[in-house]
Amino acid sequence: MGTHHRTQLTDVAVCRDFRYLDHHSKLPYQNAYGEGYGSKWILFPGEDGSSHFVTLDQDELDARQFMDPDYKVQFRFYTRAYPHSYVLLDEYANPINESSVPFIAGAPVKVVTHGWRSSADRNAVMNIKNEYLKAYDCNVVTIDWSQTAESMMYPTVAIQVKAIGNLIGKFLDKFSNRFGVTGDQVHLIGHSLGAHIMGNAASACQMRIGRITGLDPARPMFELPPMPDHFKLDRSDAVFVDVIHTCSGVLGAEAPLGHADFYPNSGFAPQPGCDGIQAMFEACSHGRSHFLFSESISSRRGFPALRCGSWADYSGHRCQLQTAYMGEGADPALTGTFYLTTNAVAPFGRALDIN
Ligand SMILES: [Ca+2]
Repeated sequence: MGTHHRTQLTDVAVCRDFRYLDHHSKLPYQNAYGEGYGSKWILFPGEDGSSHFVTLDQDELDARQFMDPDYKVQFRFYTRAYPHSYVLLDEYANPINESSVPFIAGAPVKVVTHGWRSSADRNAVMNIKNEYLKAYDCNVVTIDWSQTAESMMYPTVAIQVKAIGNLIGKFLDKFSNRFGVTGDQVHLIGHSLGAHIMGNAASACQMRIGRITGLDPARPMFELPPMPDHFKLDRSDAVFVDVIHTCSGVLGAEAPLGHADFYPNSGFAPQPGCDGIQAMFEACSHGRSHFLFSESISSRRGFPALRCGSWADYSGHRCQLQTAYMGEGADPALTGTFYLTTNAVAPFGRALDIN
């Protein structure tokens, strides 16, 4: 250990505010990669199906972190009148490729973004956008930060979620001023690293954001090693923060981060229907969160869950009989941890919406 040259994290506040989890996750399945997997290193998937080695060794992380001052973010505005073409907005919410923005006054504003090695053109964002536009009149903004996300260096991407979140927060304030949007109309949705970006975007806003949904928020460099709340998604970031955990303790956070945290099928990998070698079923499980959420948009009561302290209690029928719905239909008054089962293939929800 002494041979490592330690350098400082760029964000000094992050260093100073380090805290440690009081429990370490135990992988619930046979770990094919040996003891250090999940604690010292990890295989993290890109959405293109590729796997990438990511070190969790603190000495190496410190040495590899630097900020990219040249991050670029693209804001794409959609309504159901033009579901397949978008108005590109600049950071001041001015239209770039059109003369005006067909904003629907008073309608909800759904803002969606992606994770590492992904973009706004991929499933995690496109499916959710398409489902919203199918379901009802709303304003959808998808955010593409792929220019940063495409870097193979996970730690250098992860460390930039604060800067990218700040930029998005400033955009949201301009957007709200321009179109008369109030915070309670705004719902931010992000997968993996995108969940932490949305937490940071909301906390950087002047307005108080109504809701953030975190879809399997990234664990490496947020939960392990642990980062302070001001760097990641947490319940202080919005009026209501709900989280769907599908690859707990490996690619996604295990501990609750929001007001309401949902753990489908225990929250651990493998999720039902995810198989193959470990890297494959972990990638599949991590991605399952955004498929569950996109399905819930048209099936708001498709994912009934029970409030419970643990998966063991849920499995042993020792839960409070408080039903909650996971996903789009989640009640903003919910607090606690919730468990449910899903199907292995779509439709994943086990209670089909009759509305
Ligand atoms: Ca936060």
